[in-house]
Amino acid sequence: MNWRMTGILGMIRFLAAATCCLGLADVLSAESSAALQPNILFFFSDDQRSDTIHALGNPHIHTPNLDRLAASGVAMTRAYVMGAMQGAVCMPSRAMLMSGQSLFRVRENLVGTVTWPEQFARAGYRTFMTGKWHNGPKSAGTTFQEGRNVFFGGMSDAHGMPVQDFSEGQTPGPKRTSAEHHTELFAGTAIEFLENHPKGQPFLCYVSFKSPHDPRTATASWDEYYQKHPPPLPANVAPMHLFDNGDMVLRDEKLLPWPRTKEALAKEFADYYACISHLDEQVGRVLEVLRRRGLETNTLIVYAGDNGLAIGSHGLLGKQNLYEHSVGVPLLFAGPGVPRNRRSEAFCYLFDIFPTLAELAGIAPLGSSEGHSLVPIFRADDSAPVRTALFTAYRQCQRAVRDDRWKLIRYPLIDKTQLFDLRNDPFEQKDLAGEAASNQKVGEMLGLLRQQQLFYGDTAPLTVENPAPAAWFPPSAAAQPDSNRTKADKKKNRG
Ligand SMILES: [Ca+2]
Repeated sequence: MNWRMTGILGMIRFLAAATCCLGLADVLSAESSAALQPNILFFFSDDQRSDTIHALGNPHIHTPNLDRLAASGVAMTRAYVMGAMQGAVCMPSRAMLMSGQSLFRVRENLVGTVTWPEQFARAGYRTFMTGKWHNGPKSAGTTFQEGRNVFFGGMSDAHGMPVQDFSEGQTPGPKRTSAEHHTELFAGTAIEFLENHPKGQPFLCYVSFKSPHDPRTATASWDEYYQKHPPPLPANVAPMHLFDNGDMVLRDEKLLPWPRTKEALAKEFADYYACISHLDEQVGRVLEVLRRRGLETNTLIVYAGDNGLAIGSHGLLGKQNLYEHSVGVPLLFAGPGVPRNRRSEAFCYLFDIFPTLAELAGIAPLGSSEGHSLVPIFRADDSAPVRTALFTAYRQCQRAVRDDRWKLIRYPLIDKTQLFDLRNDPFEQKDLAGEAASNQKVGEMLGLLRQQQLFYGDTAPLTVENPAPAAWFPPSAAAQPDSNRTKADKKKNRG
């Protein structure tokens, strides 16, 4: 072999080695970046009002695990669901969350929609869910790679919930009935996932509870706790709503007769708080396993709710209205890239959550997603608000807009407008719309509402021909619900 041949062979060996090294380096780099990508543990509650976390200003509820989570991250205290064009608000809420799309553009069953969990899977994440999926069985298997103990529906009793499993692209397997309380079942399923997930691949684990949605059954110990420590009723509870908001007798509103009594509402609140404390306890179990497995430092944790609830506030029971108690939701973030112990009043929607997680995890934006990342807020502490106004909508009968201080609610079908000064009247008890001094503000806020409608593609008119009378009277006593109503009646709406 002459020097020339040796040189050529040497060059070939060098190039081969270099290529090999480059390949290895690439693999190493991909592995190390994958290892650095944060895991995501996402808790989602059902019908939880935003005022039900102890650390965020409610001394009457016991939520030590959510309190710790709030202290370890950012609490978004003005987080909202955009609304719904049907009574089952849960459904569009979840579709908006998963797609990042707003109310008037999202498809509720998510069929044909590219979702955020799919985007995380493309970036190398293992995506897993347990709990409530309210957007039809087809889209579950396209959104997540794996689902275990998944409930396809809106509501169920505490014990005996029908659940199914699915794997990617597959229709869900056979239904089985779980004897375990669903809140404990879902927490246990998340724990099993965390215990068995091999380290090295980042995960997105979505735990979607059915609690505190009715029917409300917590545990005997939590029931007893709130019997001993009955929570006071919010300042804005009332026997009846003052006018016809356009959807007064749907299933959620019929859970109690009219007029609502303080005794009945006190029982509702005690049961509601018991469910939330039980849920908090189960979230604590999952977080403990995360800690024990050493995953806490590299896991982004989100806790959010899908919509609020009235439970007697403004004389209403459900979430089919645009008062703060029904459109506001709890929203907590913690983990790498999230500052500790901070509260933010920046306006945000549920569909901002995944864009935020994506930025924190270095995931490419999803083209069809309209949500905004809240990371600039985490960094700048509200000095760079993502939004200056917040728009909400319910069917064709209610539209609302708020800014930092003022909130206007418009009821086109009865030609009625409400104006609240939220700074001085956070419970929305004093409607200023009829006062001459408010005319200018009403005009400004209506202008803002129209702008927001245009921006989000909402074509609902704010005035109609021949509006209906605003006055409302409850159904006759004989037509009203009573405590003897059947389970089937209670489940007629799948809220
Ligand atoms: Ca809900």
